[in-house]
Amino acid sequence: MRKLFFFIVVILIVGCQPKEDLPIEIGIDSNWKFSSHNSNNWQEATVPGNVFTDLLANHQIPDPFIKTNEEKVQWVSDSIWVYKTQFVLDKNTLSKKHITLQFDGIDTYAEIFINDKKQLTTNNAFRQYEINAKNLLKEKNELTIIFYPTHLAENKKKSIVDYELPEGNRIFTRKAQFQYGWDWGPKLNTAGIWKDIKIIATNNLIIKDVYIIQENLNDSIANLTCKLDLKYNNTDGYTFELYVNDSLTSISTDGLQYSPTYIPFEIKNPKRWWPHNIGKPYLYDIRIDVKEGNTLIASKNLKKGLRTIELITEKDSIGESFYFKVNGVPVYAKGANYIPQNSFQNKVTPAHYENLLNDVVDANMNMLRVWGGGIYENDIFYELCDEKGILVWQDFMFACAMYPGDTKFLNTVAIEAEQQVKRLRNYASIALWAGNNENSEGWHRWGWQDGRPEEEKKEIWKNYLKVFDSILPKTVKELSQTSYWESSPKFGRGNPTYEFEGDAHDWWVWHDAAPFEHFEKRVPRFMSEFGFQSFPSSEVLKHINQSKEIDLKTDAIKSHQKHIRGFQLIDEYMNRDYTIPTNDEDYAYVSQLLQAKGITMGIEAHRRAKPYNMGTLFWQLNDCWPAISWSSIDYFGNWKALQYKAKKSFENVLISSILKEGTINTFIVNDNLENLDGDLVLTLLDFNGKTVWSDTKKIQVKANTSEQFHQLPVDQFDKKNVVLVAEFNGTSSLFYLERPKNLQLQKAPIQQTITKTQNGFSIALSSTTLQKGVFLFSNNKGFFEDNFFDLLPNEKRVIEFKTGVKNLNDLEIKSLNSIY
Ligand code: BMA
Repeated sequence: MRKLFFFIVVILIVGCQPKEDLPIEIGIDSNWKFSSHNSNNWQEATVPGNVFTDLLANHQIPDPFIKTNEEKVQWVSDSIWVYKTQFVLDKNTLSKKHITLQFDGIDTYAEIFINDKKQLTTNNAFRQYEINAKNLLKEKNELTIIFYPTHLAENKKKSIVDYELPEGNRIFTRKAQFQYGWDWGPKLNTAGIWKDIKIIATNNLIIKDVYIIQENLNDSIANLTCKLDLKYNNTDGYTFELYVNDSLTSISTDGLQYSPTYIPFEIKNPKRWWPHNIGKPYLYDIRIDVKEGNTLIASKNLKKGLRTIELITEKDSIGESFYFKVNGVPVYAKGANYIPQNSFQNKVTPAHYENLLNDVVDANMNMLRVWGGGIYENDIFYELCDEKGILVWQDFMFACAMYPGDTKFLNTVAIEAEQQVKRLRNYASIALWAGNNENSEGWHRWGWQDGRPEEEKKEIWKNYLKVFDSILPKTVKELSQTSYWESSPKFGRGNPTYEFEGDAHDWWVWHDAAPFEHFEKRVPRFMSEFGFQSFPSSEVLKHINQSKEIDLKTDAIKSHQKHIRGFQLIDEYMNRDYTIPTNDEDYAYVSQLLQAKGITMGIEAHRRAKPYNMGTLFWQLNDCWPAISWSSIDYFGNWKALQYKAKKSFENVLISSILKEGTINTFIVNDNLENLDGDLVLTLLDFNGKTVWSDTKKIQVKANTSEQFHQLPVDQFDKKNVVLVAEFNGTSSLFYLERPKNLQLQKAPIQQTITKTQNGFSIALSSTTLQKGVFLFSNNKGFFEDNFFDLLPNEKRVIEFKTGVKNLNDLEIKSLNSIY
């Protein structure tokens, strides 16, 4: 009796289960071997990956990221490499009506053989390829891929054009351009299977693409259409079910379904997606189930944030605006330029994405620009930006060059653009597609036209327009709801209009050695690039040298500085503002203070100028290898002084002062969407803590504005010995009246008390005199919640150090006081 009951229950449960006949997906990621062509020396390979990391794992090359090893591995890019694997398919898979072999990323010029027969030739690392493999695959299979050095194809392509295009042969190859060497990155031109390879087998249809079109969005309703691109849809009847947050919202049972299929649906009282600094980045869960009778034959899940984002470029009395409206609200963009996190993409783990994007949010940034010389990032990058409320300015992958315009090139670009726009169009974070990085500026202002006959110039520009004024904008317009911008920047800095129209890359500071004060004098409408280099953490410096000592004069360090005048410029600027330290460790530390000072001067000048200026993205957030570069976070994820200082300068409420003709003008910038009432308290302190002057003023700071609230003539004060402390509603800022090297900083100890906490240590600090640029350091891995800060006289500051270690006995503290 008991047994019978059991059987009935089982039958009921099994009987109620919906049937499934979903496509089978098999990753071809194991068993891979590689060898150089002809050598037959087969070694284990990792897929996805690339030949450098495989050679490294097999101890065939030295680590190109340390010492001067980069030059020793250049031969790798000049060789032919063969990858192969064997795999077995079961009967069930082989019996499916449709079998596709899908290559998500092949880097770059390759021939693909299935069971010894060539099936595909590839030439674009940024696109996906597919092979109909139904009649090609058996029970036992071999997949072989031969990779050819890029220079072979490039030289061939070059011979077709009878003139040289700027800048080098990389322009002929659709792959990450920075791998040919950049002014912050090594020349490590990879080859390999850099993304997944999959077999997809099905008897039924496949959902190739889901696109959620936002027809209309207001506070009471979101009218949406789900557009499905289907493959292999036959003449049977299907049911399409659409779920929002797991509840069935729309159903369509039209019988015969064609591709594309449209499913209209609506969401009442929709919650909006907002950048994290002004709201919640709310995401809906959307699921589409396709059924044939009672059987589930295909299903897709995605997250969707509902928002509008527009780029507003309108003529005004000064020039032309450039800003983003999110859900109808002008949003000030704060952030940085993002480059690939590693020369070898397979080394970038989900944890790297998570940590870096957390650092972005922690530093109060709300926008990243994915720069055009790198890669279209992996989905996880955009998923996390959606989740964390970070806007993404997405460049197409073209940078600092003029590109060819032959039909083959244009065709591959068109496919790449279509695939990438489709892949990224559901992400709420995508705020803009931009055509290229500095191609237009280069053509107009970097001498690229010099000495060329008129016809040639015409042809090069015509080819530019084919890509950036035709293929790309058309693709973005037809396939997405995102704005398009032809080239970043709109005008080069040599054209005075750069200040009044469009976005700007202002490299007067650094490349033209203009003083940091330049940022205060020439403020553009939207600063999409400006930057200054610094040395990385001692962890990175020691790693480059593979030594326990910090030595900045080694060949290794020199080879990790890719800007020709890099060291000289750091020195020149340091000499203007700081006393140049004599030992290397202190020099690296001061270089970080210098970078932070210059860039935050820029950030604050831009923010004070709101709404004339509506965005500030510094160059650059991260590094792709251990480097001396413009980054604010080094290769090992350590925050440089800039990342800490930018965090402060990017706070929604910023008190910012500027000294002009003997008067300090104090502004408050409010990025919040509410007015703020409170007391502005200003105190002038001397370096021993004595109040020299003070004032309190009741003020209201309007929502989403910047306004000057106070003026203080300062000629009667001892400028070398005072700091202005400004406070408003829990926010504070410090302002000095002299360059750091002129300040009368006093030598005095910093008292410290260290207490063990659950997550690490609390470090309480104080000093009887003002301590400038207090830097805490430990060789133990961990994170100081604040660093490189100024300690006011007699102030007690408690800094949390998050770390897994039990003892903190190597804590070192430095300040400018101690090294001057
Ligand atoms: C900008 C970028 C990069 C470059 C950086 C620093 O122009 O677009 O090409 O690395 O400057 O020079």
